[in-house]
Amino acid sequence: MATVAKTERIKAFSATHDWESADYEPTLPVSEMSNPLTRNIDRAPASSIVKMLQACDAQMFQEKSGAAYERLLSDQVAKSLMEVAKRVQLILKNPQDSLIVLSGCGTSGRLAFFITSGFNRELRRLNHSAVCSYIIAGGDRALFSSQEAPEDDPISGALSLKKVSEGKKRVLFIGISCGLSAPFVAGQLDFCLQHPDVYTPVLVGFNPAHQARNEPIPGCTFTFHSVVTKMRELAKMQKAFLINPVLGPEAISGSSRMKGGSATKILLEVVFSAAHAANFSRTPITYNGILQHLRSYGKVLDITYSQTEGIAAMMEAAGRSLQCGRGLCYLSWGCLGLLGLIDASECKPTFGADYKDIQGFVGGGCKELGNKEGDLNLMGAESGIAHIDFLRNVLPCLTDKDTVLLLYSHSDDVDEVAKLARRVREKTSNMHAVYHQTDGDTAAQQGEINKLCSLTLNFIWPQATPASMGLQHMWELSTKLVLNAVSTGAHILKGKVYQNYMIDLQVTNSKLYCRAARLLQRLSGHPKSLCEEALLKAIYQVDKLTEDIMTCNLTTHTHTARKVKKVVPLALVCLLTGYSIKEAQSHLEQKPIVREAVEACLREQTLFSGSL
Ligand code: F1P
Repeated sequence: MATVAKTERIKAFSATHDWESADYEPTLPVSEMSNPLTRNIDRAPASSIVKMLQACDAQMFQEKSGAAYERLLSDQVAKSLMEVAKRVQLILKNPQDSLIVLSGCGTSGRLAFFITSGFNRELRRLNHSAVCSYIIAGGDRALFSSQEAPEDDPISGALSLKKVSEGKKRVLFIGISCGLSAPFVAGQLDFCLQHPDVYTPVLVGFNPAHQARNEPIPGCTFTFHSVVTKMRELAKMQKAFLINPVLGPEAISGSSRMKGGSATKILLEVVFSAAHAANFSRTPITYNGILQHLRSYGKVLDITYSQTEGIAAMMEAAGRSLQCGRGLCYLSWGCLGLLGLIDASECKPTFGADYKDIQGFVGGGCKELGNKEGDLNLMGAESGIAHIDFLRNVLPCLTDKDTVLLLYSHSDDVDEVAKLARRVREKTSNMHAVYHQTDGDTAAQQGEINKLCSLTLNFIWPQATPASMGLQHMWELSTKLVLNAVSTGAHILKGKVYQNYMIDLQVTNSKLYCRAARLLQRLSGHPKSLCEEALLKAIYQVDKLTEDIMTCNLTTHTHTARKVKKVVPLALVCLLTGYSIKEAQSHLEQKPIVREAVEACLREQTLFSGSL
């Protein structure tokens, strides 16, 4: 029995066929599949990691005739974007009593904030009232720190939407859930469906509708899937909109911060830019305009990944820092800063990272970012996010073992960049920069900053940008790709990824719990019930599950899991070796590189159970 299961596992691991074929991981939605392109990413050198990430990102823009799923550049996607852009334009034209709300959990909520702030800023610049608002599960503190539990709360989703849109007569609600899975967003969409006179719901996500999550949501009569089914009916009459192209599996399975986050940014920028141009410069919203704008983002990928070697060198530097227990620090200015904060905050749930492993700092901190709740006292122990916090809390202890990454563009205050760069250089020579400029524009101090840095990725963007495509948007996507590559690659080099799975993910909400249980099944070959038992033992740190534990609900499990480190590796070692929790813990302590610990166990297991 064990041998059959193992043979199946090996077969699955060595499968090279297309993820789009019907028999490829048939029980999983696309957003949770493992990408055949990155199966060996855990053993690849930095330069190959970057190339694999590039190939995965390129899948977003693949055009396949007769493809099984809708893609980013599909006809239907462009048409839905046009319709949603027209709704946005209507609100711009007649903003009174109207509101656009963007909402999501984790990365999706952070991008809701990012896009809302950018759009409102542009409107204010034109003396137009701000018509956009954002909601993030867990409130503003979730913008810059990992708060995964609120994602499971559909009631708080609905209530927060009700509150933000109080008194409005017309609300365009855009819910983002990459995996079509977050109960928080399902609750909001359901609320919209119950009040169709006011709310028009739009759903952005990256699975085909039939793969929307269908697990019961405690205390609710709906599931994400049932909400999507209702929306599909309403979509026929343009009373609801679904924008759900598939992007191909993530490079690290389930890591929707990567392609999912990039595509969210692309799609919503296309919608808002088209509406903005229609309202302020009378450029009609056309199918071709939308498609051309979408395609221009493909060029951002080309330009960014043309610097593969530089990205790989930064990844190696960051990897070395993490390997010796030191950190990576993003110091940034303007809008790029928010991307640094976002990237840093995601590493905790994705790789089980400590907040000090990767930290982001932006000029004036919250004051500059304009979030709803103002200055945040982030998580007690965690330091603030302004440069002054960096100077106070991080700079004094900085050494050559830490990596610092400056993120800036020629439209930032480059004097300030140079000033801070000089101070950092006194402490570490391990400083790098990502610098965006347009063709022909150079900042006087840039030469000096280059000399202070051991490496600068200098992106020079063509002046003649398509009118629809703001330069700022290009720089942002490009920076996001670089940061995602550096932080993901650094964690791979640290041994936090096995094949293309995050083996040290946090188990802090129902989606992550199910993902962890599935991963244990896949790697151990044991049945689901046994894997869940092992997971619970690791969460509660016991060798025998008590009646009390067994009767606790999932929320209690995920709440308890917050306090335990290396839950999934611990459960896996127990499953594979039969060790007690204490023994497994000491095994993991002896082999702090999680991938190596897991591999050692898998090897032992193979030896014990004979040849395959
Ligand atoms: C939301 C999310 C992710 C995060 C983690 C937990 O996912 O918070 O952003 O990285 O995977 O879930 P989704 O609702 O956008 O699919």
